[in-house]
Amino acid sequence: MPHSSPTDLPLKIRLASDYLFTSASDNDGQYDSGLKEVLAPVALKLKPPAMYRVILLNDDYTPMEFVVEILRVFFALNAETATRVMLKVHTEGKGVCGVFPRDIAETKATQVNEHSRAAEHPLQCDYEVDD
Ligand code: TYC
Repeated sequence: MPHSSPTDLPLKIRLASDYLFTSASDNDGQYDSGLKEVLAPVALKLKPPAMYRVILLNDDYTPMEFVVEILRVFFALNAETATRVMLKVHTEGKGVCGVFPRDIAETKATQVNEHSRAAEHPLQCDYEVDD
C-alpha cells in the first residue's frame, strides 16, 4: 500500500503489515503517524527437526534368525540387508536399523522390545540422536 498523506491518517485502516513494517524512520519525522513499533524484526532461525537412529544391541542369546526377521518386519529391510545389519551387530556390538523422526524411532524401538520380550528373547532396541 503506498504511503498516505497526513490528512488521510484518521481514516486509514491499519493492517497488521503496517505494524510489522512501520518503523520510526519511515516518514522522515514529518508527522506522528501514531504507529509505534510493536514488533521488532526477528530473524527466523528454524532448524529441521533432529532425526534419530534406531539401533540394535548384541547379546549372546537371541537367535540370529529372529534378529533378521525383526529387521525385515519392523524396518522393511530385504533378506540380504537384514543379514548384513544383523552380522554387524553380532560382530561389532551395535548396528543401525534405520533413521527416523523421534516419535517414529521411539515407537519402533518399543515395538521391537515388546515383540522380543513376548518371544522371550533379551534383544535390546534403542534410539539415539543422529547428529
Ligand atoms: N549374538 C547373537 C547370537 O550369536 C545374535 C544377535 C545378533 C543377537 C544381533 C542380537 O542384535 C543382535 N545368537
